[in-house]
Amino acid sequence: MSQNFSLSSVIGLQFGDEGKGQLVDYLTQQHDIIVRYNGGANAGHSVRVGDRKFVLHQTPVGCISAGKIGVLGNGVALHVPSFLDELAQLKDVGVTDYQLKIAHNAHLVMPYHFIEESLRQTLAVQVGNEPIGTTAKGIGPCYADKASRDTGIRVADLYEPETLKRRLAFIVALKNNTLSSLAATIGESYTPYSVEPLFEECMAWAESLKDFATNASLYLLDQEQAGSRILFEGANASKLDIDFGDYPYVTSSNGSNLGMTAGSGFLPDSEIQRFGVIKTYTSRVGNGPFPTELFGELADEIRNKGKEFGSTTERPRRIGWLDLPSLAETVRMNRANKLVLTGLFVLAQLEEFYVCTGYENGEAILQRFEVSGDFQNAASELPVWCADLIALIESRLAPVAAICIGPNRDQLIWRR
Ligand code: 2SA
Ligand code: MG
Repeated sequence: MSQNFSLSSVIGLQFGDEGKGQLVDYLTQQHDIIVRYNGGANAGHSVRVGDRKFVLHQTPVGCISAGKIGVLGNGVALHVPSFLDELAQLKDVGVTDYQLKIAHNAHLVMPYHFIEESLRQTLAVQVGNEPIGTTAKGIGPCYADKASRDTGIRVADLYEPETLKRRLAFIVALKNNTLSSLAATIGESYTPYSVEPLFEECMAWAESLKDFATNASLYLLDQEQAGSRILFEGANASKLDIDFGDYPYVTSSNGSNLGMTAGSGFLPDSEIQRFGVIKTYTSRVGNGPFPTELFGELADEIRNKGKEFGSTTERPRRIGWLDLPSLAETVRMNRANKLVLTGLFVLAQLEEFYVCTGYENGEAILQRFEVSGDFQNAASELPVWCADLIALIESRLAPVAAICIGPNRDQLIWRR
């Protein structure tokens, strides 16, 4: 890859699981700091450590590479117990040579958020309203409490024990009232929360996070001034963005480039290379519109060849064809100027595939591609179907900077 930028971003341009982790793992080599600015344990970014595959949910992928700095920005919804488990798993395989900064104003996913999410989902089903189909990681209730202000708990609150205890007294009273009533409505049992155990757990978290907690916004501004190269790792994806995705079938944060500043407290004032990851078929996990969705044996074949099962929940992901009209919107919204194509090694195992090039009367217009040849000599010559697909994408969307011909970071072929 030619240019060396000091600022870069990586976002998904579809419904998530585009293969962002592999690209971030590669780009980490040209950057010093990797910033997660949205989402939480709902994300699942797959990377390989040696011959071992890792799925990182809350740890910035960059921490895998030695000597890098991972930052969790204020826009992240942090679940401390699973985060600490993730760090312990990395330590077990010798991944310890990284630094971590966690924004003092990042919000915490609390134990009652999981109960709240489960009760709401059950109520939705009972009254016949299609549930969102979340990852059940407490993400929505955590951001809802953030917006409510009097119920949000932030990293900084862990270090104000007296104030925290008073706030927990209010939150526990409120949650026990609302959640016990919701549980009764749907005929489920509910075990009330008590302040003391929650407070003790928060104090344990305070101890675990004390070396990481900082003003991440000022840290990034200082690092930019010192010439550090910063990479922003978008979680989830553009079509799941709470403001610009298919609401309400979205996540609760801005997983597009538009969330980068609000979620990290860092406003770039110089050119930033904006990578957009496109999987050359489409997957979606959870409910919501999916116009090019496939069903039956073909969907099963692609799902199995692509191992399309949620890396957080192991749910089978919904499968469909590439949707160019949808991508035209997300590429433009994100000003993605470097596209990276993934999933090609799955298409190479099919006899044919299709791409949606438009809609007419609500029906997808599909262009057929016949597959012959794979990526044996990819560095010198791409199969015709792949070259034709790239040409179609570049004619409709933006330049293709690289294509992935396998799951490892060294299986990226850079075109510009
Ligand atoms: P949530 O849990 O409130 O964020 O779910 C809201 C919607 O966002 C979707 N969502 C995702 N879609 C794809 N991948 C995600 N990450 C995991 C992965 C998911 C998994 O990387 O594989 O393992 O199932 C992710 N996170 C959230 C979710 O399906 C809802 O449609
Ligand atoms: Mg994922």
